[in-house]
Amino acid sequence: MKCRVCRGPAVIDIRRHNAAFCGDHFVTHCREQVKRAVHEHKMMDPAERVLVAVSGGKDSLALWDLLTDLEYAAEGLYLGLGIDGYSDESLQHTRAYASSRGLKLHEVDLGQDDGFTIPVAASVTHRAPCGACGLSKRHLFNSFARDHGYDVVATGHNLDDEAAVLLGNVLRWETGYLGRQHPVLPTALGFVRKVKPLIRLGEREMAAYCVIRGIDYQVEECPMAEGNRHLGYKEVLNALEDRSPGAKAAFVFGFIDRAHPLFSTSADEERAALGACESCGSPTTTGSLCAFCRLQERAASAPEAAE
Ligand code: Q46
Ligand code: ZN
Ligand code: ZN
Repeated sequence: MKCRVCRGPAVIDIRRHNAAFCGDHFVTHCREQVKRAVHEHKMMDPAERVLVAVSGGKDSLALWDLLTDLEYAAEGLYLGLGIDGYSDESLQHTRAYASSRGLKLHEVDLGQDDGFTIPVAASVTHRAPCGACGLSKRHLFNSFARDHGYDVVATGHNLDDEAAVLLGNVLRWETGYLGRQHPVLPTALGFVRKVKPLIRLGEREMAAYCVIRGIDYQVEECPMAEGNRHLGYKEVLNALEDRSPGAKAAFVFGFIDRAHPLFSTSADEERAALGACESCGSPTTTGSLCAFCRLQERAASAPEAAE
């Protein structure tokens, strides 16, 4: 296996590109893919202030690394979820990376700053924890960015994540979610622009990128992921990709280019109907209190919260 660029020994092959790369040229390839995604979808300008949502995992640390190399002023925000045996370690990985590169890291702790943790939220809602977790992340990254004057929030969703979410949305014909599934969610009343610069890179590529760049990421998966439907969708998509390399990319990019516009009206209508939450001022479609403030209220009245 030889590098497509220099013909030296390759360390990774990417079947959907029908190409293999040595370490240096693989890093260049990843940068090019990010540059292309940013350019194609007009994600951000070099002059803008970027807040990267970092978790200590491979995707978010690789994203921070790539954006910094591409000379974006990217600062990190880590959100402590209060998950035993997981959150402490993820914070250590994030801090270690930030200090090794001299990058600015901000930290918010759900338990200390907002009065509840994800395990408590899961037990009061009697639902899978990922629902409350996703809601809290979206809310807190957006409000931090808005309150501190960032132009854009960048998240580490990669091609595999987007393909799995898309498959889930298509299986249930979630037309509202399909309208909002896009690599860029524009600025709107109370919402800071959200972008996914890793959309052209897969999970395996992000792990390889971290190894090559010496980024010590958290390998262990979140113990609360069990029951998360997306893991099953990823398995199905991997089997498809194995049989026909490029299937995931065709699925996701075909949707973005040709099908997403068909669903965007419902997302636009939803945005037009936004009001402001009476408690925190965040945008909401669900009445006087936003979904995050309602979750916080419920969690505060739960006996687990006092433990
Ligand atoms: S952290 Fe949160 Fe994930 Fe854990 S509880 Fe689910 S959503 S799995 S990316
Ligand atoms: Zn090479
Ligand atoms: Zn609120």
